[in-house]
Amino acid sequence: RRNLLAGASALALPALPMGSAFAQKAEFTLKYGNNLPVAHPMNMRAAEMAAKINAESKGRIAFEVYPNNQLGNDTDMLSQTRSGALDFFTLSPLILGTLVPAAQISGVGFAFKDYSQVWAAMDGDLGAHVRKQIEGSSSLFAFEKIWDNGYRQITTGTKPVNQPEDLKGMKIRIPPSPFWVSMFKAFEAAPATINFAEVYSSLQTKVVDAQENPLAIIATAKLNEVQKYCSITNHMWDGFWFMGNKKSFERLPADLQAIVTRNVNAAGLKQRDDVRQLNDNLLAELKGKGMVINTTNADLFRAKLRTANFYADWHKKFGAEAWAVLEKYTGKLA
Ligand code: X2X
Repeated sequence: RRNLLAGASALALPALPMGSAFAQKAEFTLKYGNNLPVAHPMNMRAAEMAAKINAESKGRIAFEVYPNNQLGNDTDMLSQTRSGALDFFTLSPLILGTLVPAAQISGVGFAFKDYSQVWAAMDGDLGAHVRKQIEGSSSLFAFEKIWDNGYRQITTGTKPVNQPEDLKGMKIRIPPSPFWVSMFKAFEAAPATINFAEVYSSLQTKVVDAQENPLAIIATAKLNEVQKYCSITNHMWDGFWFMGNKKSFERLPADLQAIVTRNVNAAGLKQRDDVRQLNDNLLAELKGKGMVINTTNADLFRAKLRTANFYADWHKKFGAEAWAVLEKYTGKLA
């Protein structure tokens, strides 16, 4: 009986995810999970990157991509990456704020006027400051080039957001992050923290009436099917730190670490271009799909945050030193 069972299991085909032709021979199987649809540039670039890493390692690495919350939602994947069950994970700096509060500084509302300020800060001293905090205070580390999410816009099923007063009492979904809660409370909205994995269904069943995300996500996650209005607020820039578990990365020999690092950073730069183009070109497409789109005056929203002491409070929380690094790139805030 024992022999029969042994024979049977030896014949059984291993269950492998797609694209992992190397998994059987590979010395190192590396799992990367994320929360975005397969059609988003993050996953197109991740798939290309995984193939390159596997080829350049000559099959020693099997880099596997698990998109679309297949391994669980962001909160689940964050704990999996902390424990090493997951090797790599892309996460918004603001959600990372549940673990590393200092990481949230890149999300300050209406801080970066344009992408040249964003990349100067994130590839410069602000990003370096945050990566140091991540590495110093958790089992995680972040690769140098942050990936892009984009400037966030507000969608609703009820009415357009033309001015800050329109947010009063609005049941709006925000990602799980202290910073997001604080910002939408400052707008006097009624924010609910929900992981992205549950956003489509929460809007569909009207657990919430609104959400906020860049156009590339609204389009690839088809949120236009469950939302009518899209208000261009550009209320914050958001990215995705490409993070790894330190111990699991350190078990790779230096040459393989170099292959992974080079390819993650290179793919991130390409992903930035893709996301920016998508975000710039999606307005017409979303209009064509029936969304009603309006623009807004950022000064009014910024003034509301100022009146609510939002900038002063977070200045105090992040500390004068970190705030000065942010303002080095954005100019004086509030
Ligand atoms: O959860 C979101 O809204 C998303 C997809 O933008 C983030 O990952 C922060």
